[in-house]
Amino acid sequence: VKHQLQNPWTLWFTKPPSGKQDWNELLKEVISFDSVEEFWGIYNNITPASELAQKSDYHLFKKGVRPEWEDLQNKQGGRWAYTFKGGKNANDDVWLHIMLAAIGETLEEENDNEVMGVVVNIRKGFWRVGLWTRSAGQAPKKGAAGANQDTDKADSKNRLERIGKRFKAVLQLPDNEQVEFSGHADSAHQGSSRAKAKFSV
Ligand code: M7G
Repeated sequence: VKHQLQNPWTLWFTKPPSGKQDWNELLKEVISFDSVEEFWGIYNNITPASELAQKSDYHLFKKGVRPEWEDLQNKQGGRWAYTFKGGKNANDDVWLHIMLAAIGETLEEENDNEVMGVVVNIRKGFWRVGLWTRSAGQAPKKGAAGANQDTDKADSKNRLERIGKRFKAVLQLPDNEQVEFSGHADSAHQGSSRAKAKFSV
C-alpha cells in the first residue's frame, strides 16, 4: 500500500563551490516523490546531512518550484530561519522533523497556501534550517484585482506568524528562542541570505 502525500515533492542538492561557480551551477535536482514510502526509501539511501561537506544544502520543495529567490512562485516570498549547533544525530533529527512536517502538511492550515519548501544549510560551525513561504507580509501590487492594500498585508503577516509558530513547535524551541523572517527580495538585494529580519516569533 502506498500512502499518498497531499503534494508531490522534489529534493534538490547544492554542492559546495570548488572555485568560482555560480549558484546556478551548484544547484541540482535529485528526485521527486509523492508517497510516504518513497520518502523513506530516499531518506534511507541518501547521504545524511551530517555527512555533507560545509557549504552544502538540501532543499525539499513542492514539485514545480525551484528552490531559488528568482522562481516566479518565490519572488514575492520569504523565509523563516533558525540557526543552531548541535551533535550530528540531533542535527539530522531536526532536519528530518522539518521534512516530515513539510510533506505531512502540518506547517500551515489547509487554505494558507504559503509553504513552498524547506532547506538545510550546512555551514562552518552551524546549521540553518529555513521554511520558504509564498508571501512576505507585503502589500499586494496597487490596483491588483480584488486587492486591499491594508487588509491583505495584515492577512499575510498573520498567516506567516502562525506558520512561524508552527515551525518553532516542530523545532521544539522554548519561548525565549526566536525564529526570524526575511523577504527574498531583501536577501537578493543584499546578495546574501543574511538579510535583516523583518519580524520574528
Ligand atoms: P545562503 O546559502 O542562503 O547563505 O546564501 P550563507 O550566506 O549562509 O551561505 C549564500 C549565497 O548563495 C548567496 O549570497 C547567493 O550568492 C547564493 N544564493 C543563495 N540562494 C538561496 C540563492 C537564490 O535563491 N538565488 C541566487 N541567485 N543565489 C542564491
